[in-house]
Amino acid sequence: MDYSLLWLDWKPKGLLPSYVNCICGLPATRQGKAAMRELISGLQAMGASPEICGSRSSVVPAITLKEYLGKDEKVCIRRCGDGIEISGTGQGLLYGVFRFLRHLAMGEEFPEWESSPAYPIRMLDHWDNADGSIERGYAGLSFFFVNGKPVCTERTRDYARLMASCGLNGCCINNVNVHGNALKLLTGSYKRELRRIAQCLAEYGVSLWLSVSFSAPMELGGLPTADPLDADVCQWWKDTCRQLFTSIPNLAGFLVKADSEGRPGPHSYGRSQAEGANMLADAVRPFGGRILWRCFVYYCTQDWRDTKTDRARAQCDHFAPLDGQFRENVYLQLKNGPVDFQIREPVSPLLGHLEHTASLMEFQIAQEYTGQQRHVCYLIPMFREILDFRFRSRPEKDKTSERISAICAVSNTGDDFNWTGHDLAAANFFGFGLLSWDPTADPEAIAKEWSILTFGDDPAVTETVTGILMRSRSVYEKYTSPLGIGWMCVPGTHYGPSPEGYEFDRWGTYLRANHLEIGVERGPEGTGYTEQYSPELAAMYRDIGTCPEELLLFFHRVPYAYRMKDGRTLLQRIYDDHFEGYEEAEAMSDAWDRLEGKLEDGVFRRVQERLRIQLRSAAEWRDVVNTWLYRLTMIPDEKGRKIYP
Ligand code: GCW
Repeated sequence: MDYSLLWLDWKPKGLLPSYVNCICGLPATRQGKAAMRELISGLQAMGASPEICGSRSSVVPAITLKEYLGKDEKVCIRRCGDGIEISGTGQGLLYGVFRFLRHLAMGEEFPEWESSPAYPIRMLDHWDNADGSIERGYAGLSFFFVNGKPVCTERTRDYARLMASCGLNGCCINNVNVHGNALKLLTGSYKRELRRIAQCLAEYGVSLWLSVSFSAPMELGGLPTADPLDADVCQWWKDTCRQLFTSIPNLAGFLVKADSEGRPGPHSYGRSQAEGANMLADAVRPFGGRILWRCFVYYCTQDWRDTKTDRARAQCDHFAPLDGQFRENVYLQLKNGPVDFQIREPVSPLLGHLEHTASLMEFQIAQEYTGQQRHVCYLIPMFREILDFRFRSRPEKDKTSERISAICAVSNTGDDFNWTGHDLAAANFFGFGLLSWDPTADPEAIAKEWSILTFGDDPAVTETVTGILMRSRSVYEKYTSPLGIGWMCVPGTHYGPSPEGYEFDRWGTYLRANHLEIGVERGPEGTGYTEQYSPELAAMYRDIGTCPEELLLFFHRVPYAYRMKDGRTLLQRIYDDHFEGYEEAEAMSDAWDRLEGKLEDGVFRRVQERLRIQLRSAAEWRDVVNTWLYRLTMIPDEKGRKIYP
């Protein structure tokens, strides 16, 4: 096998309870059978010799599996005599078994557990292209597409196992930018391959989703238009969907990036986003299909001299007025922040406006702007913060986690041996799964569990790994873009520093720094973005005194001499953060070095190498950002540290 099994590589355990040697119950469904198989092989790997004991459960302590039919994914694990009973509805049994195995591997006393997931759709979105490359992929090539074709291999199955083991149940296998052969996924060309992938995923309760191009009726059907109100266009989609959904069981629906960054969409025909989405929703509805419609719609050919247009406003400007106009099987898929997966952004205000529309929160575990899986950046605490964010507009459904109806993340996997490039990046995959099941899960407990399952239970390893993960976001934030401003990265690649790289470009991502001040004013005197929030939040953000400091430069244009709450000037705070960020990155790297001999050598070296790359990059970030600000302001560091002018 040319890849690792990550956290599913169960390790032998010294002491196991006696009930692990007898398994009762005969699940009937495909997922139930997979659960049974996982239980047996997991227990064997941990050192047990389980036997299938039929009805002998009353005589010897046993694990009893009970499967109920249904779709709601409920799980219950409870003591039952001297043994335990794991029951689940539908694929719930599978989640119960994985949860049980994880606990056993953690060596913890098993708590009774009754749970069902917070969201019915918990998925990973792949930006895999048909040619095998991955847009914003940092872990090798695609394992879903090879040489222009979808493929189903042993790895597909192990991927489905990994997903199910952390509670995920959906996967969109192709890039939202649909190019080349990926267009043909919609028509007959790859039906056989897609069916195999779908079946393989289904065994582990994972539904298949496909990204489609809004202009497919033209690109594939030879029609002169893709106007969503054109009768031929509607018919084309209906016919295409009938063929596709009937030949691929387990196809859940389509993900659509329309009118976004040059992709075709309803705006080209003078139609609204709702008209576009609803047309597709009608075509997939007879098959129980759903449309995930992305809200990443903004003006991407801005002139930097235009100071009126504010990209952050775009989601709300486009979609808030359409609330209530979408079909029931449409989910609006919005990125967690108003701009684009920066290390710190406020929560997208659009969520505060969707009262009658289902929404799906899109996170990104592919670390496009957060170190590209060369830097360690454990994102689960940030996701948790976002899910906990309160809109303060009404008592019920106040938190992000309560407002959304589904959840997804852009995947960070590829065909690298360790799946995620950086071994520590797999914690984001695992953690995202757990958080999507239970948005109140504790990120630190997740980190610890992931570390033990992945690296074994040596306390020194667990403590160091958990410590590194938990600090990593703040460290990354310190040496990169300060206080929510974002966009200091190299254009195109989005790796490494280039503070003015995007300054005169068309993407609407400006810092507007001069020698006196920095930032875009987003209060009512500026772009008015703050007013897209509820009155209480708008009041908090618009006032520089009450605006959370970590978002200061997202919301305001601020003079360098502005005094932060602790008395430092804004500029000094930025200098300090950059020096500290580097030092903390160094401390993380040193902490890892002390684990030599305690980990498998390959893992130790791979992570060590990445931490050193991170350190070099952190130095570059520190020096480039500090020097740039020093040259603009000519104000030296109060502590007299070396800035490279
Ligand atoms: O962040 C930007 C990325 C694009 C991506 C786009 C999107 C898939 O740089 O690579 O395209 O977002 O989310 O659609």
